[in-house]
Amino acid sequence: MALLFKSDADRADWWKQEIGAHMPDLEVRIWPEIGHVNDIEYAVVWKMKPGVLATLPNLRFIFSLGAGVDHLFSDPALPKDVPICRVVDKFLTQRMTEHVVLHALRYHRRQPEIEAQQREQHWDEIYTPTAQERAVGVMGMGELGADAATKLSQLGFKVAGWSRTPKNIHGVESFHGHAGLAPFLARTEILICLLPLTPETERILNARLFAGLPKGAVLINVARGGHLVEDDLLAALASGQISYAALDVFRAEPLPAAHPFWRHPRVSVSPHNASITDPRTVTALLVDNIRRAEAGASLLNVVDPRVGY
Ligand code: NDP
Ligand code: OXD
Repeated sequence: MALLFKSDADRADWWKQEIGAHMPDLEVRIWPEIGHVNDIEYAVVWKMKPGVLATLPNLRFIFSLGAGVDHLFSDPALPKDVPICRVVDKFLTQRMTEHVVLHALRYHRRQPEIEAQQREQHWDEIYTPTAQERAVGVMGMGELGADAATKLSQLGFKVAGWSRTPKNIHGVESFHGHAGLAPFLARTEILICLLPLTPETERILNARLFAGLPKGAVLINVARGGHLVEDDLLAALASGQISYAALDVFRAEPLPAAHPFWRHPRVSVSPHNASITDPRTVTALLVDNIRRAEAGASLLNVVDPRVGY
């Protein structure tokens, strides 16, 4: 029995150590040292080379090293009969909420303008409205979106969420489906994207969507670069339809050196670190699923391949 591990971050030894501390008898093979494919029962991966998972005949499950699973569904040869589990971890959720609240407060409190004043040694009181006067909208009301929306509501913001199915979350107005999108956008001054990337949501952050927001709205995209039509955002920033954007995820990562987002005065770039999967907490979730698989019990946090998340 062996586990194949592949991550694009430089943390393989850390993961191997954490997994070894829970399951010392489990052989952990770090990609590309794959060994005999018949031995591999568990694949724990982030952005595995397309086609490789299909060569593993004895896989019991594939474990995504992140909450998102688009990196798996983009593999045309992904085995259809192997369950896919993803990360659902309260610490990952907490970190995402920290990031979202940080940026929502930054724009709500007009911090970029205050910092620009400091650079010019200019003193002017800058008025900020109360949170109760500010409408925040969260696209995607799953594990991450629901927590961020709840915490923003607890801070006093007028919060709404948009999802496929209706939600009943205290302090958060629910909009859903195609028909719910336009009224959701019309009331949203700070828009946060926490959708999974699927064929339905790809390029959803486009000129048409921006036009549905109040003029001067703020965009916080922490989901995937594939959600955003980058040229549409640049045009919306130029026209003032969008006043600021905080982007953590990009079509090309790392963001190429010549990309206009790097130097745009109203774009904040972070290196896809809104919430990083932490081996110290996530290994326990992985090991729990391995023990479940061995006992023939049902796995936790299995994604639905029909909807792609
Ligand atoms: P979940 O699967 O728990 O939630 C997804 C939400 O999106 C659900 O509320 C779902 O609706 C909604 N949704 C899906 N498709 C549609 C659609 N077509 N129209 C409207 N709503 C839709 O995902 P998580 O909250 O765990 O994660 C969300 C994403 O965050 C990940 O897929 C990943 O891309 C990104 N992420 C980014 C990180 C970073 O560091 N930047 C870190 C971790 C995750 P319903 O509830 O009705 O099914
Ligand atoms: C994830 C990510 O999906 O880090 O967990 O993007």
